[in-house]
Amino acid sequence: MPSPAEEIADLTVRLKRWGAAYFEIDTPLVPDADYDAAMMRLRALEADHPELQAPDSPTQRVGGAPLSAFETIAHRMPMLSLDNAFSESDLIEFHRRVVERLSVSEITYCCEPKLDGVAVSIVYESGLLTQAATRGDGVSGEDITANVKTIRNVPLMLSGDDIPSYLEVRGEITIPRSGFEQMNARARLLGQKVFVNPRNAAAGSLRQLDSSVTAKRPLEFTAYSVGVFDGSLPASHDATLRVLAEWGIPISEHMQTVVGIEACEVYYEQMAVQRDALPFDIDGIVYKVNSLEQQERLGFISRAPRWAVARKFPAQEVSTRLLGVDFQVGRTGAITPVARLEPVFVAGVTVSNATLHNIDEIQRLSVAIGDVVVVRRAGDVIPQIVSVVRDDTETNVGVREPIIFPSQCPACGAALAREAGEAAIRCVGGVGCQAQLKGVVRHFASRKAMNIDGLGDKLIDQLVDEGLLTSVADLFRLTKDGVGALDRMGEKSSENLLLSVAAARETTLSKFIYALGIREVGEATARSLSEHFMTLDAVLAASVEALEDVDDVGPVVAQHIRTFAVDERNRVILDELLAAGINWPDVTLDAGDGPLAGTIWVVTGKLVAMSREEAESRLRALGAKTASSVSKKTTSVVAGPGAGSKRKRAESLAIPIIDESALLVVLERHE
Ligand code: 9MJ
Repeated sequence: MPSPAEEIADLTVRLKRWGAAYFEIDTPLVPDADYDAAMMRLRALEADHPELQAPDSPTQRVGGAPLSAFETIAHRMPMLSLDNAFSESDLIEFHRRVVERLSVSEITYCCEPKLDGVAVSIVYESGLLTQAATRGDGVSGEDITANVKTIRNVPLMLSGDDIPSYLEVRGEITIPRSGFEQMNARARLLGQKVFVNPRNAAAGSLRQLDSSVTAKRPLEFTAYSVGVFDGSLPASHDATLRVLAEWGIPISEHMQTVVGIEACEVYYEQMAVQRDALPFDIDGIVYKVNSLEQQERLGFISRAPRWAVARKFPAQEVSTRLLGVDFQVGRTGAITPVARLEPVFVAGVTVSNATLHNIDEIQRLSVAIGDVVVVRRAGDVIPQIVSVVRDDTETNVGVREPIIFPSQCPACGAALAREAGEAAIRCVGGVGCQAQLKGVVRHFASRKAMNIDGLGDKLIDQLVDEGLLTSVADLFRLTKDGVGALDRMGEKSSENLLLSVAAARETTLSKFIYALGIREVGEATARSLSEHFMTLDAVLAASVEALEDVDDVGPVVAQHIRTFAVDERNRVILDELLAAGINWPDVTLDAGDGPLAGTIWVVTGKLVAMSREEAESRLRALGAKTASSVSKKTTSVVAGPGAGSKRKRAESLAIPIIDESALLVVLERHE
């Protein structure tokens, strides 16, 4: 048993090291849950032994020191952090203290999701954005004005009535999960830095000295309070935020004002249910006393306001031990290493497997079997191993066993191959590999494809293992006797399966194309192909050039489609499927709606304020179609610097060409 002094010394060293890595180089060494637990323990020890509290104890700091690379800005009013409530009783205790200090019986609270990002302060002078800073240590932060100006949802100028001559808005900068996954997928492909989680990606993006790098990151701002201001604002927190929204400043759409602490708990439960479906990470709920006059009376303790508290959700990142690695073979033959973990509770679910993505990721993480690793689970995304806990010397003392990537397909023994520029290593066995065949059938039968009810993973395994399925076409040759002979398949279940298979014959061309499982042809691409070519024969006959004329189809996808179409085995299976009676109604084109309906755009060259993909998806959201190559049907071309042949072709066809700033005007006018 260490003495309190020894334990305090040990916790102090750890927390300082973890804090420096987290705040100064955006690289957490341990999950937040471990950090929070150590901080709580240190606070408790210092409370019991005040004489042992050092003036520079980690409990006395809000964050880390600003980096010297950015100018330092002193906050005119300190930016505080929030006290945490880890349980319902912590929250009830918070409420009791508020009631006692204010001597009132009922309190109105404003409830907000606690966004997991980077806290910033943004100053508007006469409505113009003049300064933005990180929280830093709460007293001073870094000048990140140039970077914040690149964030699309941050207004550079406020609009509306009664805008204060000086207004400091505080809030959180985050990256939505989908943007984060895309960023990391690209980084993995290009061998660049992969971020551990959206918050670190947001912090890393804001720390760029070159703001054109920041501009390419999918950052978003959400305001949650006002700092220093001139003039007058409403008397409550929620009304103040609504006024900010009227001036064009984004606030949370999930904010809700309630009376009493029970209603706060109800809000917590509601948000906990929604948490996985939200497009961004939240790590809890913030409750704020809504009356600003009451806030003022409550005041502050050293680090945090007495009028607010953060009720934490179960952690999205936790540490556990890597017990082993299995290698799964997907429908395209890609071999995915899957970590077997000591079961652990992550964001409300017990997790015992997590993806390690590919061989490069294993090398990047330098992970070995026996290591303590950080597992992250957020939303629908498959749990991932994001880092190895290197710090905890006592936890990583066991034997480390290297992860050995197989040299042959673990399912069929065929050779493995890696195509140039690809992260995945694939089995070359095709559908001759039972694992690939199972994946192909699973995809074919899935809800968004042929939607064959009752054909689950276990049954597919049985059908393939027993030799009843050697291709998806065999599904339509299944007989009641054949299926009925399988383990645990009664007469009724066999009949139901055959009925579902028969019903699946009626489909649509786009679902059928999607069901074929052509590499990188997802639902949206399948829909574009069906709308563009109108018939299956036309898709299969199309040249690579003709395919590239389709929205979302670039050279790589076009080549995948062509490779599929010319494969004799695929043609045999397609003939068999059509002979089995698969059919669809003629394709009709939706007129589409939105202000840009009927227009076809091509975006080319380098954009600064957003990526090309983002520009295209914003155009599509307004009803436009987007295409990757210029044709007579193209109605507008957006050309950034470096646009080459597409610009020339547009010029030769006399199609209007605009630059990025004109595009922004179009988008802002219609969005
Ligand atoms: C977050 N992180 O979403 C506050 N926060 O208020 C919200 N943080 C906060 N409020 C005062 N919604 C200090 C921090």
